[in-house]
Amino acid sequence: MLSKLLLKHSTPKARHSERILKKNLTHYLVEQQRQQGSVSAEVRLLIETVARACKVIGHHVSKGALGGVLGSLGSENIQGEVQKKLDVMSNEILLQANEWGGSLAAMASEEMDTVHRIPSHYPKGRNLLLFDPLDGSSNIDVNVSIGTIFSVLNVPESAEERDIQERDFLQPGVRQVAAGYAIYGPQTMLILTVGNGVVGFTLDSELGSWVLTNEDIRIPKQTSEFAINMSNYRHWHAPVRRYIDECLAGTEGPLAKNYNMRWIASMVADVHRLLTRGGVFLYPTDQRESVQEGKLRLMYEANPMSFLIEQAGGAAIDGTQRIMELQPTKLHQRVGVILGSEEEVQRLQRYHSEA
Ligand code: P6P
Repeated sequence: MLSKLLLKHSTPKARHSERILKKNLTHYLVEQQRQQGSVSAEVRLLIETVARACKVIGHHVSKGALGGVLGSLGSENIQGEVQKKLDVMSNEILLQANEWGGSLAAMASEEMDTVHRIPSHYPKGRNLLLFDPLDGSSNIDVNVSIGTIFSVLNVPESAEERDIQERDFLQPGVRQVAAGYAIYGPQTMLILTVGNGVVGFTLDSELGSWVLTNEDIRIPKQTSEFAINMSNYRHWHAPVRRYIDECLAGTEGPLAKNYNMRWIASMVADVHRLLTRGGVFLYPTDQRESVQEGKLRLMYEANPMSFLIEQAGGAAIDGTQRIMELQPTKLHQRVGVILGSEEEVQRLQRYHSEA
């Protein structure tokens, strides 16, 4: 049967019109390297290695109780958050997958207090990898979509001849050369940007291949859907309260339309919805001591997600400033996050500047 099929598709035209082999991650990255020059061979290998690690993480996530991976370890990470077994396992998978390849000089993770330098017995590359190995882990035990977020930076020239220090990671988000996330949900998907728009791959678990399924993800400029944890209403600063009140006022209010609300409490899942159908996501700073700087982390949550959102035609601010222009001062620093459909984010930015 296959031979007949292949015979039928023997002419270049037939082959082109009815591809048997769908484009996959490697094909996309080779095109980006060859045609656009937007990724180096090192970064291409790095992204493929991260994507392979995400397949392994997704495999363990999907086993849940059957794999004995649910529940907590009883330890805390630097954020003071209880570590789930899968948090630590996912971190370990990403470290082991990326140590040997020769693309990296060091890694940083939400689950590690400080940077992880590539061991001296492996070749050292010219890139830095940052990741939240399993974001939304409070959702693991309740079987809600979670994900891995990653960001790629170049090693600063000043650090090429010495050991990597934490300060070498403290680069603004505009310096990212690639960013993406894997989402472990009804489908396992990889959403990626290398600075030439946003593409999406769906894992074909039979082939183990990331198949290109979304060639040009664009986020609508307008929306009627917001995502925020409403239980924090009494803590919000005035501009956020003003915006949400206007959304809730619906057609009788100044925005003259009804809004819908979603809050999955898994940033990867909430951002994936925005990239799929538009919306605005808010985790703003508020008046609580613990959230004065925000809850989400700049380097491996806000920056990679902002890169994706901007590449898809959206906007991402901390309330007043573009997130990707913020100069980091600490590896695990937190930041207020408002991102999504451009017109909504611009309205919120205006409300903050008017306050
Ligand atoms: P809250 C998950 O723990 C996370 O870091 C993000 O993925 C998510 O958007 C946020 O925290 C949820 O926070 O306060 O609503 O539980």
